[in-house]
This record gives sequence, C-alpha cells and structure tokens, in this order.
Amino acid sequence: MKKVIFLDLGKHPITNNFLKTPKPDKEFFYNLKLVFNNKTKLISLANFVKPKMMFNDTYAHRASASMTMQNAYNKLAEKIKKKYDPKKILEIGSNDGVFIKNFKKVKNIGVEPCKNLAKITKNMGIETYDEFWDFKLSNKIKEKHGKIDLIYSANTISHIHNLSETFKAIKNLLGEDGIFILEDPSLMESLKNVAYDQFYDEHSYVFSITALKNITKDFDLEIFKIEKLKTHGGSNRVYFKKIDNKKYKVSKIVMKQLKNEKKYGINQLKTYTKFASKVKKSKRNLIKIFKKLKKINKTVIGYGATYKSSTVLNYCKLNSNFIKYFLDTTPTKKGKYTPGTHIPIFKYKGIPKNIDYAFLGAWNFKDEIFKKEKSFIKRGGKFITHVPNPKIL
Ligand code: DWN
Repeated sequence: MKKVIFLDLGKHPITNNFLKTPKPDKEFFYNLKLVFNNKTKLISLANFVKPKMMFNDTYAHRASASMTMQNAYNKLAEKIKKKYDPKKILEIGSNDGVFIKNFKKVKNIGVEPCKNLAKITKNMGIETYDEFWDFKLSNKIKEKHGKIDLIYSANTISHIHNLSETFKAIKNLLGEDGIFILEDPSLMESLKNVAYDQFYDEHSYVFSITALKNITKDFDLEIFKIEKLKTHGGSNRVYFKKIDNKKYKVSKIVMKQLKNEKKYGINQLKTYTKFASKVKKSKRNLIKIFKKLKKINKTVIGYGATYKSSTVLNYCKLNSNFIKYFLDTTPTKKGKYTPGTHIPIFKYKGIPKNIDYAFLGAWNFKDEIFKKEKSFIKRGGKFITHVPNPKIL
C-alpha cells in the first residue's frame, strides 16, 4: 500500500479564519488526517483545503511579529549577501517583507498571493507578484528579468499542494549556477517534540530531508547543504543547486542527516503509528491539566493565538470554558475569536495581575516570551505547554 493514514485529528476549521463573532452562522470544517507515503516517505494531510480559502486578502499572520524571527531573517540576509552575493533574488511567500526588504541594493522580487500582505511590500517599493507560485508565474518573471540567482522560501513550500509544479517552476526560473533555499519545520523535530500542532490546513506537508531528496530529484535539483535551525520549534534550511552545477560541493552534512533520519525511522510506518499514540496521550494529559486548574478556580489565558494552537484547541476541545481569552501582538487578530473554539483574542498589553496561568500557543518563542514575562513569573504566574509533553512550567 502506497499511502496510509496514521492519525485522525478530527474536524478542524481554517486556521486563518479568525472570527468577528463568537457565534458565526457558518464555519467551514474539514477532516484533519495525516498520511504516510511509503514510496516518497512524504508526510502530508489526507485532505487539502482549497488555497483561496486559506490564503486571501484577510491573511492575519505577520512574519515580523516576533523579534526572534526578525533577527533570524536579518542575520540570514547578511550571510547570503556575504557568501553568495546575488544580483537578483526572489522570495516565494514574502509575507510582510521581513526577509526580502534586506536586499534593496539588488533586484529583489516578492511572490505573495495574500493581497493584503503583497500590498505591504509593494508599498516598500519591492516588485511583488500577488499570485500563487506556479510554472506560469515563473515564466512571466523569467520573461521580464531573466533567470534568478537565488530563490528563497521560508514556511511556504510546505503550504503548496502541487509540489511537482512548484519544483518545476523553480527549476525553470533558477540560473544554472543559482541556489534555491527552502526553510520549513523539520519533520524529525516535530515527531520528537510530539508537536502535532505543526499539522493544520496550511501545512499540507511537514518535510523530512529524505522526502525532499526523493521528490526533488526529478526536477534537476540536488541538496548540497543543510542547516538545522531552532526557529518554529526546529526547522531545516535546505540548500539546493542544479545537479550539473559543480560550483558547490555536496556537504557531508547531507549524508549524515539522511542517515540520522533513517536511524530515527523516518522511512517506516511504525514510527508514525508510535507518534499517533503519543499524540493521543498528549491530548489526555493536556485536558487533565486544564480540568484540574478549572476545578481549583485558576484563571487561565492563552499566549499567542498561533495557527498551530488551532490544532491543539480543536483536537482537545479547549474552548472559553478553559481559556478565558488569548493575548496576541498581531494587530489583525485583535478583537477576533479563535477559529472553531471561539475564544476571544485581545491585544497584548502585558499579562494582567489576575491571571494565574498562560497556555503557550506560541511555544516556539518560549525563550523570547519568558524574557518578556519576568514579572508574571516573579509574581507566581505559570505557563502551560503541550511540547514535548503537557506540563506546567
Ligand atoms: O507557517 C506558518 C508560520 C510560520 O506562521 C504559517 N502557516 C502561519 C503562522 O503560524 P503560527 O501562527 O503558528 O506562527 P507563529 O510565528 O508561531 O505565531 C506566533 C504568534 O504569537 C503571532 O500571532 C504573534 C504572537 N506572539 C505574541 O503575541 N507575543 C509572539 C510572540 C513572540 C510574543 O511575544
């Protein structure tokens, strides 16, 4: 059997659908099930949601919403300039420009189908295509600018359903000596952390290096370098070149990482069935914590109304009976309600004095948050996390 469903997380809403009212007339739900492809070793959702339902002109997430990510992108931009010195750079999924704005002195191009986000980079003077990435668009850009030296894409390729079309379009636009850099959450880290919240409508795939190697080889692309990152709870930055490009040597890290994944069992279905059992246990234990705190009348809020947290809240059925409200710094989430679970979201102005516990929706920014919330911690406030296992911190 080529494709096997190994985990059913139940019915889920569109994670970007932050609601204007806690009692919407209609809300769209789909079945969130995870699939293992025995041939390519790719992990994906069983049911994809239509792209236009997720990525439109009401897209809420701003990549620059955390200092951690701002610093990471600035640092990477400097490194790229020094090491590769691209004259033409293109970003697929340029969001609010947090990365691409660092390349003002060379030709920088953004691709961003969410029109509200594309408007931000257009206003910065960056040529931005507010379209979905595909072969047709790669041709349109090639006709105008010729081939591109460096294509970068963070937290976006994992969001695109048609990977063949995606890599075909990259191959088409990338110069013969060019580099394509992909950055996405690491499947191995997600499995180790029991971070099942990396799976939601937008994350059609969570990539292993093994699967990436298998699915890109037909498109003349070869991985030559990998960097393991701490961002988003553990990500891989994967560098590709065209197979005939001898300018860059394939680093030993690539083979090492493939071996590590094999040893961990990335190629085997049983790894995923074990993960599924851990997820079910995680759900039981997280619910236990919330029920206990409710029983002793503790006031619990959520910290960071992330897209990820939508999976946890809906899977564990944690609504406003358990979480009074969420605090979030993103202006477009303010005054809205979490999808599916209808918990109010308020603008972050510090954690109020009457709060006993805060559930870390943005657990991936724990260090940044703990630094910021010293006074909450000092007065006895506690955080709740489900990663790597449900506990009070
Ligand atoms: O891939 C994706 C990632 C990169 O971004 C998208 N599909 C959607 C989105 O997912 P997410 O919401 O899970 O991402 P973040 O970056 O973990 O979201 C952090 C949220 O937490 C933001 O809404 C900002 C908020 N936040 C906060 O309120 N206070 C974050 C920090 C660090 C804070 O101190």
